Amino acid sequence: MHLPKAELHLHIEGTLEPELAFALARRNGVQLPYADTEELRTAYLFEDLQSFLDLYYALMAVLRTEEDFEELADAYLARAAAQGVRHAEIFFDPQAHTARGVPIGTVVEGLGRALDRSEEKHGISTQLIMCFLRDQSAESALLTLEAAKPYLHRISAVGLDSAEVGHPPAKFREVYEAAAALGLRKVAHAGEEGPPEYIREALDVLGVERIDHGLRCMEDPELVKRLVADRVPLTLCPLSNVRLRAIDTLEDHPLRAMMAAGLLCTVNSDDPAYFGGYVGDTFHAVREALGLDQEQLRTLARNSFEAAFLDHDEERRARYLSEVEAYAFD
Ligand code: ES4
Ligand code: ZN
Repeated sequence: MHLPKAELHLHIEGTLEPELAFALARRNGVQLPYADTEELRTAYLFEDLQSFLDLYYALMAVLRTEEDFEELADAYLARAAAQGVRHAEIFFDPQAHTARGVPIGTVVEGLGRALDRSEEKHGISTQLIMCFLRDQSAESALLTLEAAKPYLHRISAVGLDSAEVGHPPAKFREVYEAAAALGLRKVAHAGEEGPPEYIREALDVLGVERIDHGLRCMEDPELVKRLVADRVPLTLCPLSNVRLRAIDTLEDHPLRAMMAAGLLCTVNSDDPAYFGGYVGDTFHAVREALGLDQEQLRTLARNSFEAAFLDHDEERRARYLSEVEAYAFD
């Protein structure tokens, strides 16, 4: 739980806890189709990625003002700090908000207010990763990048998320090229529900530096070899994989086999308000389910800092890595 770690796969909208959702609904005069938090929680039994996304997008209706986004991010950072997080690279989905009439500036400035205080208040350094919704058009992604131009000083990378199957990475070649030209780094969700081919495409066509999930690479030994040789980080989210039925139980998760294969694995929480735990909870759960020993947990923590976008501040990375090495398990 307190092992120092970086969180590299975290959707800020996926940290919206039922209690905060109802508080914001009341404040903003938004009617939720659930009587109370208890009834809302019964909606958290998902069949697959899409059934989760339907609820995830619906609940965002309560997020309207800068203050809402600030509160959301501050609540996440407080929980993350209590679970050993020292550095967080946080996804957000601008199109999910602009589609509801909330300007991208409201989202970025609101999140930014919380992030600006994060180091001092929570001891967590932060970055923002702007994700394009892959089930929207390539044109919409280009317009989103354009709309983000006044806020690029707050954004370090672009990502690709939402419903994967049927929306291969190549659809977003142009916007990724434009993002890179603006100095943004690149990641993409691939191989969560989609085939190993999407992982290849994310690397070859989009030029991503990390793969978010990447779970299904294990079906393709040649791809695994390549990911190992190139040290491409995978941001795995084991609790998410169970809740969205990519795997049956946590005991079936291939994390152990993936580490043994030499893959650069990290463990992350994805949408912790929906999937049953924050990143410390996730480390705890995989330790119990897979019987990882202390050195394997330390390796996962070390990997998280090695995979972090800290190239502009290697001193900080080295400090975090020495915290990992010095950590005494109790
Ligand atoms: C997501 Cl688990 C997952 N997969 C793809 N897109 C997402 N957006 C939020 N959570
Ligand atoms: Zn995700």
